[in-house]
Formats: sequence, C-alpha cells, structure tokens
Amino acid sequence: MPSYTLEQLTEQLAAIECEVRRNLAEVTQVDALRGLESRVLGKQGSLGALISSVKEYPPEQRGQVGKTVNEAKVRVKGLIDERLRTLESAASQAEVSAAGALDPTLPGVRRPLGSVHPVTAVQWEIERAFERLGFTVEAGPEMEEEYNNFDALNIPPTHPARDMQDTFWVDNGKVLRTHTSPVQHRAMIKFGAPLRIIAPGRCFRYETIDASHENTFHQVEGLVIDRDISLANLIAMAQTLLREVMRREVKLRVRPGYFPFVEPGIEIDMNCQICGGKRCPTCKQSGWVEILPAGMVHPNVLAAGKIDTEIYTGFAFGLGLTRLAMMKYGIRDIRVLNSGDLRALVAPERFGGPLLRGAEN
Ligand code: FA5
Repeated sequence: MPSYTLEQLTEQLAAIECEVRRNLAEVTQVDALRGLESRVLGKQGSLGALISSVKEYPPEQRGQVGKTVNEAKVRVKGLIDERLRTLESAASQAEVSAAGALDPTLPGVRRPLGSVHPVTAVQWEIERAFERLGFTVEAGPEMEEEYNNFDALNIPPTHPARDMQDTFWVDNGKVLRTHTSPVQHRAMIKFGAPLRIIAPGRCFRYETIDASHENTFHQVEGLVIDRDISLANLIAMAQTLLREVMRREVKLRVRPGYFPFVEPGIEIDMNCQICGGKRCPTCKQSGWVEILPAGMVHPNVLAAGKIDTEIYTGFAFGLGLTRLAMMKYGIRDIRVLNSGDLRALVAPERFGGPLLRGAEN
C-alpha cells in the first residue's frame, strides 16, 4: 500500500520543492549542490523515494501519480541545474581572476600608434614623383664591390678622391657602400642606354657624427642617360623635385662642386629650414644645407658602363635623403633618426615637440 494518497503526495511534492528552493539559495559551492541533488533526487532521496513509490499505487492511479511525481522531478532538476550553471560560471570567473588573466570587463589599454619613419616617408614620396616621370626604381647591395663603389666611378685606387669618403672595409675585400652611386654602374650594365633610374638606399661612412652627419644615412641616386641631355635639364628637374617634396617655397642655390664621376659637377643647397638661414648647428652656421650634389656623367663612367659616349650623355645626382627629411620635418639633429626613439616615428609634422625641434648639438 502506498504511504500517501494522491492528495497527500501532491502536498508532499510541493513541500519538497519549497525546501529545495530554500536550500538552493544557501548553497554557494558546486560540491554542496551535488550533495543536495543526491539528497533529493537520489534513490533514497526525498523525491527519489516518492518516484520509487509510484509502483505501489493501484494500476488505475499509477498514471496520474507517475505524471505528478515526474513533473515535480523535472521542476526540481531544472532548479538544481540552473543553480549549477550560476555556480560554475562564478567559479571559472574566480579562477581567471586568480590567475591574473584577461578580465573582459576592464576598460581596454590604448596602444600608441606608430607611423612610417620620416626618411621612409620622404623616400616613398620621391619614388612616386619619379615614377610619374618614367623612372625605374633600382636597388643595389649595401655591401658593394670596391670596383663598383670607386673604380667604375672614375676613382682608381691611387685617386685622392678615395679619401673624400672614409670607408668601412669588409674582411672579404668589399666595402659598405659610401654612396648610392655604384648603382649607376650596375644600371648601365643591366639596362644600357637610354636610361632613367633612381636608386634610394643606405650608405655608410666612417666619420665623426654630429647634428648633420651620421655614419649610416640615406641617399637617392638619380641617373638619366639619353641623347641631348644637358645641365639645364638637371637643374630644372632638381628644383621641381625639391619644391614638390618640401611642399613649400624653398631657396636653392647652385654652386660648382667636384666629384670624379661627373664633369662638370654642381652642388645644390637648400636654405636651412631649421633656422630659416639665420645659421645654426644643423647647417654648421652657414645658413645652407648640402642636399643635392650632381653633374654631367663623366665619359669614363659611361664607358665603364658600356654606354656609347659618341651618342649619349647623361646627368646624375646623389640626393641627401636623410638631410632632406630633416629639412622637411624640422628635425634639428640627424642622430634622432637612427636612435630608435619612438617619438621620431610620430608623424613629425604633427609632433613639433622638443626632441625634434629643440635637440641641441
Ligand atoms: C656623394 O655621395 C656623391 N655620390 C653624390 C653625387 C652623385 C654627385 C651623382 C654627383 C653625381 P656627397 O658625399 O656630397 O656626394 O653626399 C651626397 C649627399 O649625401 C650630401 O649632400 C648630404 O646631403 C648627404 N650626406 C653625405 N654625407 C652624409 C652624412 N655623413 N650624413 C648624412 N648625410 C650625408
């Protein structure tokens, strides 16, 4: 005989459900919840025992009793599972915090934005300007054959001009190129005439560094070989280029210059953009900065490059890219650019802080 009538059973189930609700509110650990679950739903548990008692009811009541007990079981199990999910989620959050791991509720850390290095920015601008004029952008190795760096450029071993640029020699007999001019020879051999190339790149000189001299700096070589090329073409192109890159009116001066690989040779200087020509350490108290030495390619250099000197002439220049970047962005001291100081990477036009504007020599 069953212990309860259907009515009593229903009351009993309601009491169990009520008890479970009260206990659940007090349970704070997953283990304790498992214990509660077994005390209620286990075979010997308060509700478990009632489930087992269904078979004691006469067959005509069993359907109704079973349904009532089962509905109570589903509700109680649902309450226990819901509490379990809450406790497990709280436990895993506590674990994450204890491990010092990411807390997605904290506000994010703002990462500082970098930008292109000033020298690279000017280099890209120059490359685009020359590409529009039909030039090819060439590259040469930084560790260069002695022949290409000197001999092919009309600077034989005994030539005093070898002392004009102090050289880093490498054990294998090569040099760290002292200028981008060896790419002139490489391009003549590679393409022949007519020819229009620029060659941006890093150069190295074993020299004392100061506000405007680095032992590692950038140049852009330019070379045009064709029929009827003249010095006037060179000067016009250089002026247009420098004004376009600077995006403002700058004063340029042209004076004679000597380089063994050009004849005649010239130097194009820009009025110092740091002091406005009033003289400062960056311009070595001269008011002018050497930016673009150039000239008509020497016939010996054309001949070394297998160019027919009866037909072709050419001009070449060696733009001081690092110095041009300094002038463009108002960078007083060249050493900032190789220093790795991240402030040099903040777009200098927008920066204007003490490092770039006020670095003292
Ligand atoms: C040359 O290197 C020649 N090859 C340039 C040339 C090419 C002349 C083609 C004629 C025809 P120079 O040593 O003056 O020239 O260097 C060229 C430019 O590089 C200079 O005007 C200057 O702007 C830059 N420069 C030279 N030395 C340094 C240095 N130590 N640090 C930073 N910039 C430098």
